[in-house]
Amino acid sequence: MPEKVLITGGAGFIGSNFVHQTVRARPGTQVTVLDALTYAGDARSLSPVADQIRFVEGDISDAGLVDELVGAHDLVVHFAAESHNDNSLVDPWPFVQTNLIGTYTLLESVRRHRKRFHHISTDEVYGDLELDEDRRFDEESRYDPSSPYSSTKAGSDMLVHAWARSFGVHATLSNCSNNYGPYQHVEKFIPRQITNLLDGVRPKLYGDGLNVRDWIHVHDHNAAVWRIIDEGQAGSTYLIGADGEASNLDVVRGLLQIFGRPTDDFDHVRDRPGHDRRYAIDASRLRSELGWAPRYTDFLSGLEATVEWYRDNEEWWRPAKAATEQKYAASGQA
Ligand code: NAD
Ligand code: TDX
Repeated sequence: MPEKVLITGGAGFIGSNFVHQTVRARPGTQVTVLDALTYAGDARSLSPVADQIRFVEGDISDAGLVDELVGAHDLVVHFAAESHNDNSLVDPWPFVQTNLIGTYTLLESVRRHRKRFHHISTDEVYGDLELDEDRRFDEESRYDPSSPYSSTKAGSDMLVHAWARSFGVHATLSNCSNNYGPYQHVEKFIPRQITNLLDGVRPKLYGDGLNVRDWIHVHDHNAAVWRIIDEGQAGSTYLIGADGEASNLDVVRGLLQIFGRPTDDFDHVRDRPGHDRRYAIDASRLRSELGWAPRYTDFLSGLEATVEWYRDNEEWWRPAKAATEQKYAASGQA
């Protein structure tokens, strides 16, 4: 079990949950978070464990800083990224900078210091599926990304594979489906609709609302990541998913039901350009080879718990809400 772990992007949604889980479940592990605290990062997401970790504010593209930190750790778990598709359609540059140059910078450093690397990625690298297609993504699926976000994630995956093959970097990769749970930024679909409903605003569905996402609770994702780090095959990719396919319309209806509102009490807004139709993950390899299984299998109760978290933590999300809605209003999506 690695003792000193450097977690990039640990002040973001999935990364902060990963830090909490690591501190709780793996006592003795020394955790350092490297995070640039962009608009998406929030040091307060780490306050429950602040005295048990080291926090370094800095950029993964800062080669000097990265080299110093990587040299002092056994394992790098790389969550840091620009992560929101809608932002990538307005300004792709930070996506190229962080997702490609940042990942390259980390890889060069783990190569030099011969450290273990785990790369966090997304199912979006495989493009999308038709609603009626009898197929899901698996480790053999062809890369075919649609957006600036997913193309830069695809590029970062390629860099990791090349560094593993050409330079013998000991790396593993995971490509996960859509996460939900606590500490997710209010720009993302589920927190946006929950906080709208808490504010008495109708949920906003892009286009016809029939696009399908494969939802997984963030704690299940992170448990799978540790399983892959501990037992995964070097140079290998594992897909992570929990058989959670649902249309956006169904998710909105579920939330309206939780809030006791009529299930048609939402607005259709302008669709996302190039909007991927459906994602679906076949996680058989992870289940059979590494014995992982999700624990949050009832999506509606996971949603209910997430609603409760946002209800109880308004001081966490409130500061970002107005500016986020202004961005959506400027794109005709409010
Ligand atoms: P997020 O946007 O909530 O968090 C990203 C974090 O990275 C933030 O704390 C931000 O400050 C930090 N960061 C950004 N640029 C940085 C830089 N240059 N240097 C250092 N830190 C930087 O993202 P998330 O939803 O938690 O996603 C985390 C990872 O998981 C990403 O790699 C994403 O592609 C991947 N992923 C996300 C999902 C999902 O549903 N959210 C699904 C599959 C994979
Ligand atoms: O207000 C909205 N209304 C709406 O209908 C928003 C914000 C989104 N949507 C739709 C778009 C998608 O079909 O909901 C779905 C989910 O949207 P996002 O939360 O933006 O997620 P998505 O684009 O699917 O990407 C997410 O999952 C894969 C993460 O943001 C990525 O980081 C991850 O790689």
